[in-house]
Amino acid sequence: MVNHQSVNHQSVNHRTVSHQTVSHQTVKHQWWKESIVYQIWPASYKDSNGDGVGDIRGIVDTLDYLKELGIDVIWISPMYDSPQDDMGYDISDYEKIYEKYGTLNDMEDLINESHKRGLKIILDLVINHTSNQHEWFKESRSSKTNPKRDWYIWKPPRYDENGNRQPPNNWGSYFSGSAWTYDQLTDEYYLHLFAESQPDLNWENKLAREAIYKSAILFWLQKGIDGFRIDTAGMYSKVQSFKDVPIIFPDKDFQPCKLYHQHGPRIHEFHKEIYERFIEPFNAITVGEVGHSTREESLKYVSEEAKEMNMMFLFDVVEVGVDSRDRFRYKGYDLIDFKRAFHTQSSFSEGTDAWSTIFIENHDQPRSISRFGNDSPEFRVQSGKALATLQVALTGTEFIYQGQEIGMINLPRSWDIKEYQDINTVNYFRENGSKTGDNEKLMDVINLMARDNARSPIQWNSSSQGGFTSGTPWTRVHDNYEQINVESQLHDPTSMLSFWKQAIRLRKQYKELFVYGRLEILDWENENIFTFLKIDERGNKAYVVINFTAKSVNFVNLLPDKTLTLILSNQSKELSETQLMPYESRIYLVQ
Ligand code: TEU
Repeated sequence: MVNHQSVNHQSVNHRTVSHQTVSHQTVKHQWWKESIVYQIWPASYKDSNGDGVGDIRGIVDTLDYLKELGIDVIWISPMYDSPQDDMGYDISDYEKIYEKYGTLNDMEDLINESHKRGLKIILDLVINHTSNQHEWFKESRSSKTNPKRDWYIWKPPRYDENGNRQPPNNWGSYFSGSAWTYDQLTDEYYLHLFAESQPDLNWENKLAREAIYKSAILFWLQKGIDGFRIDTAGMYSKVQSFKDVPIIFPDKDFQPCKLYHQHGPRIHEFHKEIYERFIEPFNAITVGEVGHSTREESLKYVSEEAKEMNMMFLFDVVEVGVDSRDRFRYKGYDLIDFKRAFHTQSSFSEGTDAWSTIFIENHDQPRSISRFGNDSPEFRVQSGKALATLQVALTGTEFIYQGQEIGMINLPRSWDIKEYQDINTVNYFRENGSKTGDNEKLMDVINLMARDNARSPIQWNSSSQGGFTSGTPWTRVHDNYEQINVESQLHDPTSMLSFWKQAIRLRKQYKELFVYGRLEILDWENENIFTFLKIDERGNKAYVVINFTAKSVNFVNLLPDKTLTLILSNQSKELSETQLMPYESRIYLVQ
């Protein structure tokens, strides 16, 4: 029997599905596993003083909005002092706030105001590198004998057969070109896995480590924050031989070099040190950005027994169809690849003492509706709700990126490259733009994959600049702010925002199934529909069906012998027993 008259989950029979009192849990229950984390990227969130840049006051002003959405934890992307070459991931002082974002007082207020509302705050911990404007680096570069010389990674040049000076090895930066920059002052190169202005710290140096701990970690834990998102958490320990890496891209002078900096020889020693000395004593939580790696490698960081970090981001979903070494080498994907990626991510911690996350957007990713759904006016909301359905049903701590809750989409394809400001995009275009001779194709992929897509200002209302600022925004506001904005969705029960609220409530209500349950995909071969079960430890089940196409498809109930009770639907009409509408999503409880 299929009961799909009611989408109001309040009306379901709670007796058979509520089981908070299970005594033989194998997966340990923790508040942070059940939390919904909301990521704020300060520059584009909300400007309170009209200077065109988002700020901390702007965040404080919206705490009630976030609470109402069902958020438990806020992750603030870097708000520290910085020249902003990589939008704050280039820090010049960990103990100061970037002046356009506000002051230390503002941060203290944000922490207090959040705590008052029962919201936790986690900060971005960016300690693989600093800005080249950090005092430590200024000293380090000043002479070969400076006491801080060894706090960064300096190497002498190599000379080729013609006697020309070359970088010490062929490692490539994530932001194009060599990972080494020559400094004339001391005739040596320094390493930067990211931009030239982001020199890598030398974690082999104990004094450097102690300084990082004191300034970047302890300072903020003592201010009362609740934990960290750990940036590039797998990269601190470099293989010390600094050899050339094998050639992966023959068309490039410099090569991806993960082999010698990802999960390096001392990485676990460093994380254990941080956990033992700071995270555990402060009872803080951590989520690591460890990057693409095997399950075995990943588990070493997040197994509870390892005592390194609580959870991590796995990249299977956000890198589906992409060459993980170069986001702009886009191959495309089909629904089966997509299912496989979700399966890997959602089943990651099964049978272990580890934990993981669920996310489909962040500041480094394009908007999910444009990438995995359909951002045409006809299907934008439907496909956004379908993606939300998927997100709330999966195992792991759930992360939502600012603007995702209102269904923001990628930048318009018609915009010129000049509207793109991210250093990753700008450098890539500079290096590859003229070479290919076909900038239209390059712009297609930039428009699909660039990080700029996630960085356009939040659209709060339909007034000028989408209500983001009363001044001139630092980056162009999306043209669609009149159609997509918070205010117009707040009181509309059919809006994307209302759907997210409902879906989040449901996830919490049935946390045994959604947060902790096991994923079983029922239709691996189906290229149109994604159907799966979530099964909790007592055998209770939820049945999730999502049409991932822009057409109506046949719906075949794969559980004909069971009683199904609908608890979530993205349709406003009565549901069909035989058809799924374009991007239709449903969740049933199975009895
Ligand atoms: O990203 C690290 C990372 O490896 C990538 O996600 C990176 O952005 C991508 O490969 C570039 O194409 C983190 C931050 O999330 C990112 O915003 C920073 O730029 C980067 O570290 C450097 O701090």
